[in-house]
Amino acid sequence: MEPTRNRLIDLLAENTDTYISGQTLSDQLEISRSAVWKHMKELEKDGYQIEGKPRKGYRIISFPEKVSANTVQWGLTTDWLGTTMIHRTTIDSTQVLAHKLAQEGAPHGTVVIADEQTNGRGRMERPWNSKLHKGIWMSMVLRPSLPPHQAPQLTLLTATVLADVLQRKLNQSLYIKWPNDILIGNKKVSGILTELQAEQDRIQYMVIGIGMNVLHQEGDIPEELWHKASSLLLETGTSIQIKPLIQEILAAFEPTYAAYMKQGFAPIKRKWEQFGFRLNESIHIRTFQKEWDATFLGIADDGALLVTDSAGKPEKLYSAEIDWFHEAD
Ligand code: BT5
Repeated sequence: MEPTRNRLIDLLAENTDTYISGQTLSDQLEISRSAVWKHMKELEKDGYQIEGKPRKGYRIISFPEKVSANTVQWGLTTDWLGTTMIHRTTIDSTQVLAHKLAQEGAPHGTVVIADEQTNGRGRMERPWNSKLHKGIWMSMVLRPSLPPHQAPQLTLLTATVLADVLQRKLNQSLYIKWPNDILIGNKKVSGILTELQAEQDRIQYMVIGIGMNVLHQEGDIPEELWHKASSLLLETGTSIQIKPLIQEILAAFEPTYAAYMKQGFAPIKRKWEQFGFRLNESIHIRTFQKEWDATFLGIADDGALLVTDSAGKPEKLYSAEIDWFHEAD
């Protein structure tokens, strides 16, 4: 967002019980009074309620819960994640726009958020249900200097960030189902989609998509997903505001990513294991070639799934589907 607008909101926020004159704002922001007025109009569009009184000035009455680039960026404590932010009310998929922007040179840390996706996607082109104003539908463009084979570690990293943030907020047990699902109880409340553009030995950019069901009531979840999907509201009885939740996720992601780039995957692995669902239990594995019952041993040092093979020996898998209840997907 424009730094000027951010500073304007700061000034208004510091003075909620008094009026602040157009001239003072113009002096402090080093812009003309008509430019101040134009910014006020933009803020009103974002849902800020601002009272303007002749000869007195401006006073902010309420801050919006609405999600927009402005409202998310104001109060966001990151250094680079979300400095470039695009918000759309409706979009086909935030992944698609994030890829397009990345190809056009969008900087590391660009974030795309939508209130609704009409063609949200999961892995392997599966559809991802993204109902208007009910959840977080967001993609982040990252440009890590990493070899492509390490990219899946960032899915696990993202999962630990989401699990951490949700655990802090909800005070409820939650799990990560390898590689990309966040579960409360037995139901999926969030999924992660990591896509990358790479050369032989170098990631050009990655797009990490986060979908999180936040405010869905029962009727908001399609019937065919009832047995396996839920929302934070349905599982906890609490209506969590979407805007601050986005801010918390971004604020938690940035230092975790920085630590990973410095220290590697080991701390993430430890954190992941705290949340790992059904560790040491029986699971059913499907890969492209075969399926079998196995014991879930955890994750390997590189983030691969560790299970027993059909002879009972440890085996590393980089791509697989896991069923816990033998349910059909
Ligand atoms: C995922 O795929 O879990 C990754 C989801 C990523 C969505 C985000 S939203 C922002 C960004 N823009 C996009 O277009 N995508 C990303 P996967 O593990 O393949 O799970 C997909 C399966 O989950 C589907 O086949 C359904 O069975 C189920 N599903 C669909 N919508 C769901 C929802 N809202 N909540 C829970 N499960 C859902």
